[in-house]
Amino acid sequence: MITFYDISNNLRSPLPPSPYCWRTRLCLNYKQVKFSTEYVPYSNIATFAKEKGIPPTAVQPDGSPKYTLPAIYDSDKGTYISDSFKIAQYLDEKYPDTPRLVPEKTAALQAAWEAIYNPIHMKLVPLNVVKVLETLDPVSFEFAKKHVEGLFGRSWEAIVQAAEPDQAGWKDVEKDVALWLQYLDIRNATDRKGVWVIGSEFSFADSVIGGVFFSTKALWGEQSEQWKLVKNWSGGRWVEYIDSMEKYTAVV
Ligand SMILES: N[C@@H](CCC(=O)N[C@@H](CS)C(=O)NCC(=O)O)C(=O)O
Repeated sequence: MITFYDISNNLRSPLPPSPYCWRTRLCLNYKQVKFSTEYVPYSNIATFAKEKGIPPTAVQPDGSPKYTLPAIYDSDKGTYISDSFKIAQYLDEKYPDTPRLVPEKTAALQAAWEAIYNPIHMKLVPLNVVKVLETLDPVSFEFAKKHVEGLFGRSWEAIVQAAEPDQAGWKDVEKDVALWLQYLDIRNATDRKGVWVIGSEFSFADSVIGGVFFSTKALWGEQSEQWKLVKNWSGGRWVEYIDSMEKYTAVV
């Protein structure tokens, strides 16, 4: 049995806020793997990971290990895996009879596709963080507010204002995300089968894109102006793609 560790949002959990954790949810659902989800508060990720023996995924600027979610626990093997890409590879190995997330010979390309996400994350988080903080209890909210004000060098009021749907930040993310569309067009020019990155089969690369869209949808809500805007980015060219991924979005 697999346990999936996602990040909790104190007041309205589960309201999965993390694009990285969304990748793992999409991958698990796509493979139809039986799993349960446990939610860990953002402030407790490092302590939780150290306690369980979940490996760090990066190094902090001061050289110390950085612990992140998503992570999974495989109770059959007593193993913890962290990092969305490594989790996808592990799931392929563990469930060889299910469709692959990283099909043979595509690992380097999938990793390169993922790298496109890094600058997007830096721009998306300052927008979506508004909704993340709204779900915190008053004490955590005050603490987190100070933290993000310091991190982004702006007042909370300015951060909230910048996340209004008519603000430039959304256009900026739209432009970066459209790079993936350019590559999808190149794929489409030679292979018109299917909507996914590698054609007719969903793969890890699609979960990377899905993380952007479904974390934003979860946070702002289906009826929000922000979600309507994001879903219709690039003149509506993402709509079919997003709708095709809905079937892998169940929060269990
Ligand atoms: N490369 C990792 C990145 C995961 C990541 O950065 N997760 C964030 C949540 S969105 C995290 O856990 N951050 C913890 C922290 O910043 O202390 C993956 O793909 O899983």
